Amino acid sequence: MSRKLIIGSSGQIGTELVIKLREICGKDNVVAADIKQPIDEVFYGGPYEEINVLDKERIKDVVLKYKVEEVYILAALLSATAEKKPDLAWKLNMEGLFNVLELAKEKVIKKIFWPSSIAVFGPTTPSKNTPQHTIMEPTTVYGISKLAGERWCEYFFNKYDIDIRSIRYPGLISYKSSPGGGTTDYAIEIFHHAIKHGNYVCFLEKNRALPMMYMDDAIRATIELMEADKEKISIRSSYNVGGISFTPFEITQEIKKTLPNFEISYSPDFRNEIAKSWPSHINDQVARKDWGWRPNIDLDQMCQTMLKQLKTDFV
Ligand code: AKB
Repeated sequence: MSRKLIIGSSGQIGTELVIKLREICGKDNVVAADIKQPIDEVFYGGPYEEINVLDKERIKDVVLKYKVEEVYILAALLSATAEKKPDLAWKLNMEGLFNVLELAKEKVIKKIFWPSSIAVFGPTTPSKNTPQHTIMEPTTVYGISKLAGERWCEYFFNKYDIDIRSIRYPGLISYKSSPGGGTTDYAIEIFHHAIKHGNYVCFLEKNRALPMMYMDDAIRATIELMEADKEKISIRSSYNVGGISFTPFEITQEIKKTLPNFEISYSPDFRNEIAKSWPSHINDQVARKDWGWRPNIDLDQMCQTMLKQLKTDFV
């Protein structure tokens, strides 16, 4: 069992990935790392180290200390925050990746997971059934950094044979840890507001559809991709993976099945402009063919789970 280091273990994906990987691989084989302390389950559930992804020597020390073979780089600034802090977003999203790529080139690390995003697409991309290979002209800081990162991943694979794997995550929906600074975050906020206040002011327009995925599917996709035989991986930039697509109006209708008095109103802000530049539905045929990807959770199941879990938390 190769030992894994998850940098960004306090974030939305990191929290759930650490918990799942520890279940599968054993707690001592998964080292969690971040600059901010994670939730107790992650902090006390196995090894934890404070790491800033911009500090290459610190990453190297921890990798050597635990004899880590695989690194997951989940530390990043998401789309909405990146528009406000473009310098920091570029630095964090690019240099963090580069530090780990360099360590793999120096043969300190054997395998890397790096998350890309549907933000690599732009307004000139076909918005429905967006193919794996298509026009990519992102207009956001975050999208530009993710597209550049994808190119670097493929370059390091071709040039140095580094086993790097990646997924273009859609908006991820979960209840265990909060997202931070994304355009798709409305699809989580809406549940919190529905339960606490019975109403929600949405920062996207009513009919703006975006690709989304329930976190359990995203974690499974990540683990399945990382465990797939090397020969099956034909994409070394990043894979499209599809889940569910819906608009704010459609998710509201689902929530109303459980909470009939829930009210939504719309006040689109700059995040709606970001959303307008992204696809609405993703074609994931290549991931399906290469490593057998299939989403499990539909809109109805996702809404039922979110409402049930959050209601328990608030009681
Ligand atoms: C965001 O909204 O910025 C992220 C993403 C789609 O990558 N959730």
